[in-house]
Amino acid sequence: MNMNEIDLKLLELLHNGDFVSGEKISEEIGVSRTTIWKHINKLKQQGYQIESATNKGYRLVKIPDRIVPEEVYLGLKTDYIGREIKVFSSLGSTNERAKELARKDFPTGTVVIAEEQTAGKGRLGRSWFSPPGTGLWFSLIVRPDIPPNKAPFLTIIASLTLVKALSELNPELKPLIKWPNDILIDDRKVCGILSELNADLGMINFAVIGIGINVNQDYFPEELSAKATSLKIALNTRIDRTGLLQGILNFFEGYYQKLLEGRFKEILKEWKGYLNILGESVTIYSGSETYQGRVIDISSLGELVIKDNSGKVWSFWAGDVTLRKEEN
Ligand code: BT5
Repeated sequence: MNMNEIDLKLLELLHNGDFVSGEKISEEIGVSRTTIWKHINKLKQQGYQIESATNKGYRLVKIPDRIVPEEVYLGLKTDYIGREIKVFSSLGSTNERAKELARKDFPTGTVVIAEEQTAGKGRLGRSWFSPPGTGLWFSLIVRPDIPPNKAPFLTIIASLTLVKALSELNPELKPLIKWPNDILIDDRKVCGILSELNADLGMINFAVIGIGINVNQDYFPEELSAKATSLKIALNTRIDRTGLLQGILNFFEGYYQKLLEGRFKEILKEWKGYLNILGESVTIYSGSETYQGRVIDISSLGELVIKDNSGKVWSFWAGDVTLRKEEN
């Protein structure tokens, strides 16, 4: 969808939902009231609900339930994250498209969003259920100047970002992080993260951080219904995806900045506060091996450290294991 400057200024003026007179709009934007009227009609055709009343002017009642980059830009407080947003109605996987764009030199902060993914990816070849219009399925391109062994921190800051943005959306959500890459609400998965790295000779060329959030689904396919949830299910109300995306991008820039400044300890400390696994007895499936023990720590690189029954200590990299909390 193409929006010109007049549309954007109009949306900015109407954004808080109050009536604004045609006269005021025409003064602020510097065009005639007939031009304003034409642009109001254009916005209506694009799905904006705008009420007009004699003597009062125009009032924005509802924005379309689809992600429109210009709408997202209006609420961004960032310098570079989310300053270039590409929205597609359908993609195989936003991570795949983001990697293509990264190879074409799209900068840090570029966001690729799909209303639907037909081949959404999880880790280790698993698939990610991404039905149209209900979730936020997107990938962020970053080019961090950090050593490749610190790359797990990209997933760490993404999960911290999600916890913060969800808590800001509604403090009742109380999201927790399931190591290494899930966000849970009420013990069910509401977000997944898939970070992919392009690195050589000890330096990161670029990374793509894929984030999937179940937002407005009412139900899930049978195989997921016991372990997945959406924000709408948790809060019993529809969520504005644009506002949520803005919150995420705003928080992400803060954490990304900390990462670039090498504040790894500080990030880990905050992350540990949201982990649902410290001190728990767990079984870890890593390739064909199974390990049992108690989680005693997270290493300085973000690895899960467990002590087994014989007292031996094992560390696991993010991405290598599937982890199950034991029943008791
Ligand atoms: C993940 O993998 O959790 C990473 C998911 C990342 C998805 C985003 S969407 C935007 C970007 N583009 C992509 O192609 N991917 C990223 P993993 O930890 O391997 O979990 C995958 C497992 O989660 C599946 O095997 C299912 O059991 C479950 N699952 C699939 N879809 C789900 C959904 N919508 N909600 C909750 N759980 C789901």
